[in-house]
Amino acid sequence: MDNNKHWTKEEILAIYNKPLMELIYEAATVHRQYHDPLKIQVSKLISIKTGGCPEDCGYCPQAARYHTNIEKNDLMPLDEVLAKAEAAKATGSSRVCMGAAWRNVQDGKDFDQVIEMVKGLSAMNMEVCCTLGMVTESQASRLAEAGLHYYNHNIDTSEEYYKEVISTRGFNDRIETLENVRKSALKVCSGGIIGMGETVDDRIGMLMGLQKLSEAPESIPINALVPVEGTPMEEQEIVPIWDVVRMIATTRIVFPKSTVRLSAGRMQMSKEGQALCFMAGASSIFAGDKLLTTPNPGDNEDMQLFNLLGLTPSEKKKDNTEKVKIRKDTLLPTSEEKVKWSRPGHVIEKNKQAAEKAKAIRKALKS
Ligand code: SAM
Ligand code: DTB
Ligand code: SF4
Repeated sequence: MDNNKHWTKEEILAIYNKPLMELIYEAATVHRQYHDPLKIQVSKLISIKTGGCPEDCGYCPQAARYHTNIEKNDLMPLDEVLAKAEAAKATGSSRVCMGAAWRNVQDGKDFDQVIEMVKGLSAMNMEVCCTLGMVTESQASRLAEAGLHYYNHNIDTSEEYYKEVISTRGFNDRIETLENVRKSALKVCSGGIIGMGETVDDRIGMLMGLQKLSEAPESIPINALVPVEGTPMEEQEIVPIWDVVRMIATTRIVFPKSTVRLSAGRMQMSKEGQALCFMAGASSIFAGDKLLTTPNPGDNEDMQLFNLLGLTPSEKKKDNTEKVKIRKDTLLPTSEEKVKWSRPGHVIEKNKQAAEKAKAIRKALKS
């Protein structure tokens, strides 16, 4: 089956709404055609720059305008990143994903330091992924040349619901970044979050959004919202595991060859629930006791689960990234590249209220 087949919205909706047992069976069947069902790719997240982000993403504890209880940090030193990656490799991670609470990559000292991190990690024979916000083609090419394999940038939800979640950056900027990443010979990792109050149509809309990319993402993270106190979504109910299973299974059928990552939200899932997700085609997880800022099950618990289910972490994939030659001219910012990422700036009532509440808390704490 083709990973770039264009499904209609009605076709995807029909898949999503199949009787659950039928849906899992079909997804598991597709899964077995392209993936070893007993291997799970394990990625370690490292938050290299935490909190203080200027954006207003309604789900995110790292947005500076909300009052959340996270530990903020400037860019992590290189040796600390390498030590964390070494420890993760020893416990079965084949990939490291470095996350920064940035709106977009800016050329300069910090980006140069990230380039050194990528070089260091890639020399450790690990797959390397970054999620640094919006990027231009030349920035993506520099990352590729340094040895980066994947760039993560989520479209998060449908284009329509996106407007209810974020007002400081536009859906089209996300798409443009993903196309910049694609042009630079990096692999694309893009998915989204369920449980933010979206409709089933929005979930299907998110998959439609991924289908519109020039090529399907190699990797698709499905996050279940982790509702964090102080964010506009703090009151959201935990998304039912059945919805997570449906979303994973539908993603697996629509993108048969992609890696589907059961991402944030595993702390709120039972072992049985996670097992159903693996059955339904999830082929990857994030490891370690912390995601970027929120808790995650941790290595011992995951090892127990893997043993129970007969799963093992997959090895680093052999790829030809090293052989990819980056055209030197793409490494230099062109004049048209002095892009101005958009800032729609419409008012999202929930986001506004959470920001006002944060201001009041900070004022009270000062006095
Ligand atoms: N700042 C960069 C960006 O937005 O692209 C990279 C880091 S950002 C934290 C990466 C992704 O984490 C988001 O796109 C979102 O899908 C996910 N995420 C953030 N907070 C979350 C939460 N509370 N629950 C689930 N997923 C979350
Ligand atoms: C993705 O889709 N999920 C990860 C990773 N890509 C960067 C991030 C999840 C973050 C969950 C909230 C937190 O820990 O701050
Ligand atoms: Fe910033 Fe990324 Fe969080 Fe949005 S999701 S507030 S851009 S760190």
